[in-house]
Amino acid sequence: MSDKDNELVSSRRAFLGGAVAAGAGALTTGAAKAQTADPLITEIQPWAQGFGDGVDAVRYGLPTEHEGDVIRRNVEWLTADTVSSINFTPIHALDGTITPQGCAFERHHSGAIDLKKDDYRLMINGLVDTPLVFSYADLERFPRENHVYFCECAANTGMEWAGAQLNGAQFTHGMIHNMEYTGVPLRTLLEEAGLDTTGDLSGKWVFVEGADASSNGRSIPMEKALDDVLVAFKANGEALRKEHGYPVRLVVPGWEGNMWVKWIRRIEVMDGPVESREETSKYTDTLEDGTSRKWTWEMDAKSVVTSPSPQAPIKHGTGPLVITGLAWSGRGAITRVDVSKDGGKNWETARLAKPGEKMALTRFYLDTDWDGSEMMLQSRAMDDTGYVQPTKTQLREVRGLNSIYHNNCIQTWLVRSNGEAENVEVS
Ligand SMILES: Nc1nc2c(c(=O)[nH]1)N[C@H]1C(S)=C(S)[C@@H](COP(=O)(O)O)O[C@H]1N2
Ligand SMILES: [Mo]
Repeated sequence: MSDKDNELVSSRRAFLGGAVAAGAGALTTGAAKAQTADPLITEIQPWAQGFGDGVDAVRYGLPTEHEGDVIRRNVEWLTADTVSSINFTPIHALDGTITPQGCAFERHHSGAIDLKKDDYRLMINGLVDTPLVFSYADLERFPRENHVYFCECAANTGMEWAGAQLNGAQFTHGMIHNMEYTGVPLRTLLEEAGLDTTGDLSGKWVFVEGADASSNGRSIPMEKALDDVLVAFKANGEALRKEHGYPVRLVVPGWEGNMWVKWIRRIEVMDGPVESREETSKYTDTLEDGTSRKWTWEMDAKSVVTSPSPQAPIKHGTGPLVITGLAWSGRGAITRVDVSKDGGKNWETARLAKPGEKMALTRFYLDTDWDGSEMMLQSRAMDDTGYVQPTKTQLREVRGLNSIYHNNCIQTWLVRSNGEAENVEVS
């Protein structure tokens, strides 16, 4: 390269650097052309001048260190200690719909326990002909199924009732994960224990509990137990991680995360619900007049823009912008997601990455052109029951301000001209 060329290269680089700092991107004005003077294109880089890492026996591969900020985070003031606590899925940093287990939020009432497959037992007792105890190996001999489902903690978005609170989609909406589960239908195991599933089962329930100290006992009506509940031992193709219930957890599609009992040890068929702690003083919705709703099992349709968002600001300036987020419904499949840039006055229909699947996350995209003006970004989900995600005002009209759980209101991000975003509330 001549001196003159060098000069050109450096001034071009300075220009590009300056442009990025000023927030005015060059994407629409022929970025590809500009890159011909980029040393990353014109010079042979170190990684092309030698070998990469060889293959070896690896216990489990880890993500590249360049993605070091993808972290499940907790909010310290939220809980008194870490054994009865929660951390959040970094949804702002993920795309697609499947949550890698290592990124999936954890919610424990008495910490994640270490339970070996050899020490694992699952008891089915109560109103069955033959009470049974299954080992892990026994479970593997029943016909199994694969299904993708989301698991959302009833407390997801719970901190936002009174006003905009936490600055990041991870913290406002990250008590959710979506995995492909492999397991045996609970129906199969109940039938194995002699439950007559053709007989009259009205008024019958199962009470499910885990092997951890909290046991997290929950009552599930028989209709649901026989419908689509899975006794699962794999997620996303691999064994469940310890924090998600290794070796076996319950999967209760579309219903609040608390019912997805981890390290499941006992399933009792009963004449009625137990009305345990987890379904009375916790996970119930307190209304305006101080009374509480008895059961809220299904997670209503909900969505959130994951990017841009407070932890995923726009860094490229004006021009093409991909707005993306997640939508889901515990009652069925997502059929449509609308996005508003002006706090809900006007709506554009987003593109679904693929048709919505029942009780699983749906990824949406709005491929747009940003002129650099401030946006009040919102998303609004609709499901195949015709349900439309409510505004915060609509939800408060019905539920008041005393609620914690089951907040599925429309979320607003204020995106400033410099690309930074903030959690706000529109009245
Ligand atoms: N045994 C047991 N199961 C449990 C819990 C628990 O503390 N112990 N927490 C419940 C709650 S409140 C939620 S939201 C989900 C969270 O599942 P995850 O930790 O895999 O995200 O597990 C549920 N199952
Ligand atoms: Mo939960």
